Amino acid sequence: MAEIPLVPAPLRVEHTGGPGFSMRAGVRVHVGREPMAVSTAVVLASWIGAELGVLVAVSQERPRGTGAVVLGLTTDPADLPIPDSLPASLAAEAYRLEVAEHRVTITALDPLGLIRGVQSLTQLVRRCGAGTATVPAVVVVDRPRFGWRGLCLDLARHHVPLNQLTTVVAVMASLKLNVLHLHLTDDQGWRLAIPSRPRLTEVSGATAVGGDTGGFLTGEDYAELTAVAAAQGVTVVPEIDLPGHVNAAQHAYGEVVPGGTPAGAYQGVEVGFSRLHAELPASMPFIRDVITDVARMTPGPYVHVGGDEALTVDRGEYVTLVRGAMDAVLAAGKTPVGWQEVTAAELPADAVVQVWDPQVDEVAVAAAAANGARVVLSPASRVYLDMTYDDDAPFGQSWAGSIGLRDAYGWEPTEVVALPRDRIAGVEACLWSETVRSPRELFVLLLPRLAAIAEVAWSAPERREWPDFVARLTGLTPQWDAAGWPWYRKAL
Ligand code: TNX
Repeated sequence: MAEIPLVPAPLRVEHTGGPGFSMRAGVRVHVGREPMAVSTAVVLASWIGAELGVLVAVSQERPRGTGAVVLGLTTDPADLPIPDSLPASLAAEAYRLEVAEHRVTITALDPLGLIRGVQSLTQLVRRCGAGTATVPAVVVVDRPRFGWRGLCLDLARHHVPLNQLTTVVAVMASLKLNVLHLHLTDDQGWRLAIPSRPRLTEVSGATAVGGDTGGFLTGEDYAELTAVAAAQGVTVVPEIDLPGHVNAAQHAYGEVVPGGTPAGAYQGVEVGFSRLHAELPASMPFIRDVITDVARMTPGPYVHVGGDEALTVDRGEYVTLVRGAMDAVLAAGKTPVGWQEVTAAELPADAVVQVWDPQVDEVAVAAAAANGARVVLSPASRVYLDMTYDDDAPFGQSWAGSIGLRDAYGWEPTEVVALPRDRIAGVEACLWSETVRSPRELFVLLLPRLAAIAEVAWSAPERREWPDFVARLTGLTPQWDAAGWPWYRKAL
C-alpha cells in the first residue's frame, strides 16, 4: 500500500490499474445543493486550484464529459458499503472514493463523509510539472474506528495565535482528526476573552511561562477559528480548567481569592497549588458566568471543565465545585467533559471522561462508564506530545518518558483501561506548552507523531502495521514540506 500514501490507513484500498485521473485546467468540482457539501466542494476546488495554479469551478449541474470531481450524497448505506450495525455517528464519516481515468467520485451519507473523502483525495494527488497533477486509479472504502479523534492544545502556558491555530486545524483535518480541544486557562495565563469577566484576558492574557509574551483570542478570533474548523469537519472543545489550575483567574479577580487580594502572576511550571474555594460567595457565580459565556460562544456540543490535579482541594469541596461547573455546562445545553479526576463526582449521564494519568483509578472510571459516561483515552506515555522524541531531541519534557514515533503508534486503545467497547469515545493527543516557545517547536513536536495517533484512532486494528505505516508516512511528508509544516525528520 506504500505507493498509496494514505494516512491514516483506510479500511480498504484497491488499485484498479489504468492511467488514473489527470488534473489540469478545466477540471470542475460537481456537487448537489446541501450547504455543507457545497462548502466542501468550494474548499476542494480552491485546493486543486492552488495546486494547479488555475481557477477551478464548482458546478451544481450534472457532470458531463471528462475532468469532473463529483461529490455526491447518498441515502443508501449499501452504496459505500456500510454495515447496518455501524453507529450513525461513525457512518456519517464513512466515504467511498473512486478514481477513474475520466472522473473522481466521492460518495458519502453525510457531508462529513465527503470532507473525509476529500482529505484522502488530497493525499493522493501528485503534482507533475506546471499546471497538471495525477491521481492513481483506486477505489477506497473507508470509515473511522472511533468517533472522537482529538488533539488537546495548551494555549495557557504559551499562547498559540489564531494564524497558527488555523494551520494546526489544517494539519489535523489532513489526518482526519476531528476534535480540537483548547486548554484555554491555567495558572500562567487566560487565553479566551470572556464578556462577563473582561479582566481575565485584560490582565491574565498578558502573562505566560517564564515571563514570555502572552496573548489571547478575542471573541471574533474564536468565532473565526470554530468556523474554519467546522468547515474541515473539526469540532472545537474549549476547556476552562477548575477548581485547580486557576492562578490566572485569581490574578485577574481578587473576589475568587480568600481575603480578596488578587494573586500575583505565575510564570513557573509547577502544578497543583492554586484552587477555587466553594465557600467564597463569588466562586459559584464566577464559574457559572464563565461557563455560560464559553458555551454561548461555542458552536460544538462540548465544554471541558478540567478537574485535573486539584491537589489541595478536599474531596467534598472538589465534588461541589466540579458539579457546579458541569451543571452550568448542562444548563447551557452542552455536554460536559472532564479529566479523569472528575470521576470522584457523580457525573451527568452523558458526560465524557478523559483518561490521562498512568495512576488512573480504573474502578472509578469503569463505574462512571457503567453510569453512562464515555471515555476519551490520552495515555501520557503514548500521546503526550510535549514529551521528547528521544534523548537527543532538541526540546520537550520527559516526566512520562520519551515518546518516539513507534511508541505513539504501537498501542491499543482498548487496552488502556478495562471498559466495554461502546464506552470508548476515542483517542486524543495532548500538546502541553510549558516548553513550546515557537511555531517551529509546536509543529516539530506534533509531526510526525500526530499522524501515528491519528492512525490509532481512525484505522481498523488489522489495517495497522508498522513498516507499512512508515512507508506511507514517508510518501506523505513531501506534502508537509510543500505546505511548509515543520516536522521531526529524525523520527522517520
Ligand atoms: C499534566 S494532563 C497536566 C498538565 C501538564 C502536563 C505536562 C493534565 C490533565 N495535567 O497540567 O501541562 O502534565 O505534561
